[in-house]
Amino acid sequence: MTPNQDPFTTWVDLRTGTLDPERDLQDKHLAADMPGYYLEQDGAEDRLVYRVSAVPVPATNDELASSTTIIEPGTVGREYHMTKGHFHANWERSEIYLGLSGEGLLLMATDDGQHRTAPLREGAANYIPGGWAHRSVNTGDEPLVFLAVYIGDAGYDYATIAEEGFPVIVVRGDDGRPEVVDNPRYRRG
Ligand code: S6P
Ligand code: ZN
Repeated sequence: MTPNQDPFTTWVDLRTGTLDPERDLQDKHLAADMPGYYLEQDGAEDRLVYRVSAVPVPATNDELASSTTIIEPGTVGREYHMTKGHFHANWERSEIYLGLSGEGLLLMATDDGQHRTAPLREGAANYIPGGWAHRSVNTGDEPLVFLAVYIGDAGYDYATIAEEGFPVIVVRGDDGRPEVVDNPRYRRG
């Protein structure tokens, strides 16, 4: 049997999430990439919210894709910077998030409104089963950096979260600490 692929190495800077070599960088800006994602977004200054650096592989269920995500610290209104969040297009595909640096939370939700919150910081290896939408939130003062490993044909369904939101949001409380609260705009599908 002849394998499909040659082995390869990617160097990961565990603090910054920078990859060597960089192969596929995507920057997500507040205005262009996340319209309507935050409750108090009107009038917020545009900025880079997060960057994804992917290690591309063929999009089949034989392969394991991976990426680092770097979420800049900050808030939009009272909500901490976060990723858009998605279900996988092949919704039963699972994923692992390994926290590398910074401080944050991983939100997960099903389409019938169940939700979970998990720590996302150095050493936290989170298993995201199929069927759970996932969003990462930077609750700290430094960039939040994590490594994702997922099945090559997982794909992305962004539309469901864009339309319905997550059941909960993460806001900076009056004491300056993160609070997970019900999302007043959540619409269950
Ligand atoms: C892919 C995996 C991550 C995210 C990344 C950005 O399945 O979950 O690589 O793509 O953290 O989040 P989002 O929601 O913008 O894709
Ligand atoms: Zn994913």
